[in-house]
Amino acid sequence: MFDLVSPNQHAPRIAVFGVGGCGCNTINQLSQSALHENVELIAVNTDAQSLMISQCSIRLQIGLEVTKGLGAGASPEKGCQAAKESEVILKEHIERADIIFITGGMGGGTGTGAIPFIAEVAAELNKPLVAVVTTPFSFEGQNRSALAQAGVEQLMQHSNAVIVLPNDKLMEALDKKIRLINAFFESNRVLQDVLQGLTTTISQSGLINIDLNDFIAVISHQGRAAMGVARQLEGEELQLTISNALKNPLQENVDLTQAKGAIVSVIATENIELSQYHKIGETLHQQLAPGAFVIIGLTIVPELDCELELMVIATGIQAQANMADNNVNTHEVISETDTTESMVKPRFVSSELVNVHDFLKQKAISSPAANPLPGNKGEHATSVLEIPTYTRRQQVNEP
Ligand SMILES: Nc1nc2c(ncn2[C@@H]2O[C@H](COP(=O)(O)OP(=O)(O)OP(=O)(O)O)[C@@H](O)[C@H]2O)c(=O)[nH]1
Ligand SMILES: [Mg+2]
Repeated sequence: MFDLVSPNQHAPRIAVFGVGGCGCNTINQLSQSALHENVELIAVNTDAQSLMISQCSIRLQIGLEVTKGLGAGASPEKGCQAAKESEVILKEHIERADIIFITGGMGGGTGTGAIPFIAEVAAELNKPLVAVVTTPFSFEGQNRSALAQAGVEQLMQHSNAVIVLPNDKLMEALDKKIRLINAFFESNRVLQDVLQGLTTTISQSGLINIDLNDFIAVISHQGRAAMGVARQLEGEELQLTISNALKNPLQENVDLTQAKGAIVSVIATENIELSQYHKIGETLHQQLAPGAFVIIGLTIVPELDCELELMVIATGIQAQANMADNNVNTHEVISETDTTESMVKPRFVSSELVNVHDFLKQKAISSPAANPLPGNKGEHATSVLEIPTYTRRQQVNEP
């Protein structure tokens, strides 16, 4: 069972572990952005040199004895031994967190071996965990690809939700001439966007908060997950915004109609209407598996420079049969009888979306000149790579 923490007592502590070279790159990048104070970034590596250049305040060198500080040499077994050697210190950091994100590259030694082990420890400690991992470029060879595949399979056994970002997708989705370092930057930004979206709605007081309980309820649908961010400009279609948020081009192909749950963070101006809010829930219900559990948090940002922003995490997805382009095989999703699911109580079900009605009605009374819904004036041009408001707003609010 998970340890539940009331959001009234304190904002949940979110630990983000970046493991191995790729993981440390990602959290280095995260450390440059304005994250909520309850987000703790933890760089974990066997490679002492890589840790030395990390800008994270918490740096854990693991497996000093087994690797001598020289990396795991593309041996996942060594990576796993290194994590086992340093289990005590890893545990300390896991225990302190309410929610754990873990990220790294599959295909090398440290990330591939240590990430599944850390996930296993987190599961033993009943901590909800979302993993975001990359799989190697095809040109890195079949051996790395096979190691990555085995690593993802192992990770799936211990994580609530696994998001796979195949590096080959970087080639498809981005300009072919983009420099490798910038392509990695975009890949790492997927986690950055979602973390900022999540911490905004979980840690700050939104109009409708997503609390830890909600979060656990959605990620308890074990399996693969999809996540993304999209913005909607005035007059653009809501449906398309939702699709754009769900179809992140840097992510592996997943069949969203299998998603058993979704957590949505909406940022809007005060003018958001009940019909818009309701449509978000309705559209997601149409796009996801029948009976999918959808929770929607809403944060009002009066100065928002677009109609609304959506951050979506869809969970409980089985990988598609044809995954050749993803470097990873299909994986059986753990059945819905999974015990963690029955232990968490959902806060919202779709029929309860009407809760918002009262608020909006009151708003309408106090502000009769509320804007009508704009018509659909043309094609949507959202890019998931745009800098979301979470970032800009937090930067503005930084002391
Ligand atoms: N998207 C992305 N992928 C990366 C990045 N760095 C490395 N990778 C990928 O991650 C895989 C694993 O590489 P590393 O993370 O360097 O390996 P490691 O976990 O440190 O393992 P060892 O060095 O063998 O101990 C590589 O095969 C690359 O495909 C990054 O910054 N972004
Ligand atoms: Mg390394």
